[in-house]
Amino acid sequence: GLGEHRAKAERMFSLMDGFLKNDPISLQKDILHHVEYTVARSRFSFDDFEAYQALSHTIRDRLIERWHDTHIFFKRTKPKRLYFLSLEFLMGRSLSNSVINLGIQDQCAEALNQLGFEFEVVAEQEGDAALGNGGLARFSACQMDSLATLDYPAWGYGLRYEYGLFRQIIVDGFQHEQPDYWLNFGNPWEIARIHVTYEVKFYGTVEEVEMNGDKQKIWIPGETVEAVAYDNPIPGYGTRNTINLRLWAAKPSSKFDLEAYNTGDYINSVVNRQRAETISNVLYPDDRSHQGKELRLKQQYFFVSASLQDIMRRFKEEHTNFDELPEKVALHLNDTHPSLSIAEVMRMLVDEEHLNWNKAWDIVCKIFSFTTHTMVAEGLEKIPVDLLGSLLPRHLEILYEINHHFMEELKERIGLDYSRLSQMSIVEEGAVKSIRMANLSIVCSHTVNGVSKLHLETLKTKTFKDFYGLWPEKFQCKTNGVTQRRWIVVSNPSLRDLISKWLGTEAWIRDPDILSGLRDHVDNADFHLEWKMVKRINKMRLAEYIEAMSGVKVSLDAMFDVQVKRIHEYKRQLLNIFGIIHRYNCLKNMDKDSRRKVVPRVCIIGGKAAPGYEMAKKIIKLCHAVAEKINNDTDIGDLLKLVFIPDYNVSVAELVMPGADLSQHLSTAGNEASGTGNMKFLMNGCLLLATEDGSTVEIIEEIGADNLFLFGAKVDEVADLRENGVSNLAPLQNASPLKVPLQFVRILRMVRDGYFGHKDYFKTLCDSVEAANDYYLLGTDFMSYLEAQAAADKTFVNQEKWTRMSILSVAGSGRFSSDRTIQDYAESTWKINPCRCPL
Ligand code: TH1
Repeated sequence: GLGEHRAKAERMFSLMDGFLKNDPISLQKDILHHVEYTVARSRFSFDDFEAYQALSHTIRDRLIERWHDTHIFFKRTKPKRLYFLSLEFLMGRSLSNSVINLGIQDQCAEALNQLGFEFEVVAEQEGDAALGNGGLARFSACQMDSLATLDYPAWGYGLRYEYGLFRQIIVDGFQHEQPDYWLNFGNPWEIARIHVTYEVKFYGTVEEVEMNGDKQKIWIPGETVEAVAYDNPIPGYGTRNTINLRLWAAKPSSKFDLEAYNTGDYINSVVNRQRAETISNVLYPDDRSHQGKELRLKQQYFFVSASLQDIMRRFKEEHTNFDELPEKVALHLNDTHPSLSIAEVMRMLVDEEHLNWNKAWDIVCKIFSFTTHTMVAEGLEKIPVDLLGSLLPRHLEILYEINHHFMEELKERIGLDYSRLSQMSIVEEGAVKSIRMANLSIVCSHTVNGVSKLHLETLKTKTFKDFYGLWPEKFQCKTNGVTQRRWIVVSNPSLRDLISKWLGTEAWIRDPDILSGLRDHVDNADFHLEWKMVKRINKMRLAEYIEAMSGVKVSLDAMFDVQVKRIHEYKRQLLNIFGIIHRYNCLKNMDKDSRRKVVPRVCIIGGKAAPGYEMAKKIIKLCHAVAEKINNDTDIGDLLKLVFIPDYNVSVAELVMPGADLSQHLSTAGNEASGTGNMKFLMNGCLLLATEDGSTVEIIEEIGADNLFLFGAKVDEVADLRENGVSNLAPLQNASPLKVPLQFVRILRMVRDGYFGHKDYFKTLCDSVEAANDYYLLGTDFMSYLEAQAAADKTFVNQEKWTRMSILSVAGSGRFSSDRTIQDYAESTWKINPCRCPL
């Protein structure tokens, strides 16, 4: 009874020493405790990695306390909860981020120091959690940090891939992929919830049965797999709130398959059962391209089914019917990857909870919101109907029924406009009949979000024009952001200190708009001096890394010019390399005197190519071939260096961004939905050289066009240039010099003729520019690109001007904090309120 319960609670409290303490001595005691009893090394002898493990467990304990308090508080307060569904999260390292958000960085550093360790060295022992591909996945991670910091009652859901994004190794300039078995050395940041499991079903058939006089569809599945929860606590900064990122792993179902075991083939049945685990084995490494593979669809449904069972269980603990679902639950679809959720919720409500279709539909339309990250229609996800029908037969029926209702409604609204009807249909009748996941998501979501102003404009006028005509109020812009906690505080401690000193406060770490206060000091000479000092320190760190990785020694006086991101034709790394070849040609043709006036450059390129993306892989090889030529040319020396940084990931980004002077964002206008790298460089006082694409348009609004180097065709010029610009570069020499400059032709010829070797290998790369009518407009934009580069050189000579621009970049970066993004989503899309756990 109650008395017994109270007695037990009292005994608990008397046994507890209160919460874990964060003074250096208490931290040291805990670290040594974990060295001895968790890591099982002697506390008298342990190395940096073991120190990392022990410190991580010390921090983990503190996270768990806050995590418990937060969830007890949420349970008691019963706020509307947000469930953020994403197949990808690029969390990177957790140690530094956690100690900063817990506010115990100094104490930890001191504790380690007295034990003979250095915090930075210990933190570097940690490997990256790379459960995602690129921008979309890192953006998910930034949003989790902001959700926790702003006290929102949110949960993230994802997949616990055993292998994250492949490791890139470079052999002879070629990319090779190696598996990333990130769990090999244990993962102190996750908590295995072996009791939180759900069965996920696949295959089978659909049958119609009589229930209380009604006909009812039921799904008789053919295969069952178990989903096990792994919880990853996400601490907020300056709050006790610590939210949860729940990742699912696949395990063989614990239910016995009596049949198989009784046939005597014990060994084979065990082996077959292990196949279940392959579902969460590996992350698909394709960025923005979909290939209709069964395993991918299995991953999506596995994730969706487990998450929704968990969410519905939590809802049903507190409610007896579903009327209140829209007031208590917001489900967010991060791109179309989790959009099977829509069919799954319908199936749960109609088949399992026996709601009638219309009532269920009404609820579903009130709980989903959707963000698309894609610019062009060709990039949208489609699932072949054959695949879906065999893996998820009941879901396919439901999707057809949703589409049927939608088509009926549409006919009433727009009449029998068959071309429009078939464009908007959820089902695509083509050579391969497929489900259009974006159309499904738009039809069923109350909000469709673009990731930048320009992106939303494109959605409204091109990609989803017809849907916009139908439901204009659904379409909203939520410009992406990145968290200043990771992209300044963790990665650039010198800049953090400098900013706080000159603003006289650390409040900008929670309230990024305060950064605009730096404008007050933009002409202060002392400030300039300290600002340049910070950049120098960061360039030193980066130069050391470059030398260690590539053996190339670089001069700190050179301009560090960086392009790091996934390799893609539309991102135009090729334009960068052609620009470098041009610079090389110019240097070769100069006399000694002119060379003395040249601004030395270190060109840094990094990024992974999807394993099946031939052109992207060739771009990587070309970069290495050009680097070899330039870096070994004694005429050139320090005036120009080109280095490729292998295995670009979150940790490498943390090192590269603070050390960059200039960063390049070269996508052909109208292709990059947002881009988030530009925001990270901006926060680190690095100047941008960019096209007016994605979120760069808003960066221009914020800091002014004079404070970055812009070039290239504008988005509304691109279509025309493609039509009437260079049609077939084959007779290049004869083309109008305005359209395709001679320099460009010459560079293309050099690559083609084998000036950098590998003539045959680079042929198709050159063809992709020439024969494909220069789809990405490299030739068209080349002169404008060179002019922007020249402007950057000229400004760099004037260090005072450069420093001013750098300060104004950071001062204008507040708007690009994911805190702003999340607050906007919370207020206008999810309608959730902060729920702050008391201290
Ligand atoms: C990226 C967009 O290309 C980028 O512009 C944007 O800043 C970022 O998302 C965050 O919004 C995308 N990544 C993916 C990855 C997959 C599929 C589509 C996209 S769009 C797997």
